[in-house]
Amino acid sequence: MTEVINEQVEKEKHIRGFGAMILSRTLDKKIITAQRQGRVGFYTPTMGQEAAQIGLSMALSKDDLLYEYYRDVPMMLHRGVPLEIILNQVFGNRDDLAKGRQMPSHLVARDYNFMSVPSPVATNLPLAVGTAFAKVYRHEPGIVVASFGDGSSSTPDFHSAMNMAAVFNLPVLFFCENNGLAISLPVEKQTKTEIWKKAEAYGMAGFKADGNNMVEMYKVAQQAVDHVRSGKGPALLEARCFRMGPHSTSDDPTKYESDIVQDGSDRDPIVVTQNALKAMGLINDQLVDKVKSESVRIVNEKFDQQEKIPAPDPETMFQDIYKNETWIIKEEKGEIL
Ligand SMILES: Cc1ncc(C[n+]2csc(CCOP(=O)(O)OP(=O)(O)O)c2C)c(N)n1
Repeated sequence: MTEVINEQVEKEKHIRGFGAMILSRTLDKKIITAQRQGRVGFYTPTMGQEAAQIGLSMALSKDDLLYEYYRDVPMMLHRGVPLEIILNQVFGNRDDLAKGRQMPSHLVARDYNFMSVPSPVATNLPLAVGTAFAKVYRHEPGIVVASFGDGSSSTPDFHSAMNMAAVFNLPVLFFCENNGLAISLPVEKQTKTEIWKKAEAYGMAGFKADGNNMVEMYKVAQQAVDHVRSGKGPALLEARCFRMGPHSTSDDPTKYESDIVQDGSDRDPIVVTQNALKAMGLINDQLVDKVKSESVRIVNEKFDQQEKIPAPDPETMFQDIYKNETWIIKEEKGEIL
């Protein structure tokens, strides 16, 4: 009986994961188009990294806490962060949780255990280690996940975080989304080794996964998450994936990349995952079409709705700085308001 229920739960988990991939891709395309129309200032597309993120997200629990990076919208959607929260941040409007103070793509969703995305790459990694330390100290449940790109593995913060997490045997999962590029720098020029292999040098477990196939990604992610959750110490999980678009809406990837994976092509993770789920008998064309059209409808509706929300009141920029208003703040307020 339990086996039958577990099997059903797993099937539904896969279908839900695939649905989140499609929703995320739909949102991505909408935001990129809107940026080209001058309706959004800036964005870091996530196309190509959906399977890697959602495959991992499927293996996580509610109590787990994430120090995500700027490309992690698919994971956020899968963990239930409402489109409104994401869009409010993209517009930097009055309802944005960060009061419009961050660049678009620097999300936060504390109620969903997503911490704030920092701009300097890999600075989220030491924070994740500190939080894991605190979690152990306070006997709180859950592990901490810190995500980053291949380029971020060249930073001192990567080294410090990996080293400290291992020395203190902390429940941190370092999640490297290796899309092969750091802006325009190919990963071969970034590092001479495979990234997951760096784990050994720090004394932790390393895992490598096909981040282009949600089904395969989930299997390896589950092993990595189980390892960390069981108290065996931190782990480094590398997911191989593609960046299907520019680094951000500010650059032209055709200037440095000749082999860009095209939307809907055989290497597109949505196509790869769709084929895998079809072979497992979990989805059919009818369901895929329905999820796609429903995603377009929801994304368009929410986009138009959140776009209408006005910018934050200028007064808000003086909030959350000092407990008591200083003379400088008073003076600046007088000039601006
Ligand atoms: C400390 C620091 N150095 C440089 C930058 C400029 N920068 C922004 S994103 C980026 C590339 C990061 O590449 P990677 O970690 O592989 O992530 P990806 O963008 O490919 O997902 C760089 C160099 C930065 N934000 N922070």
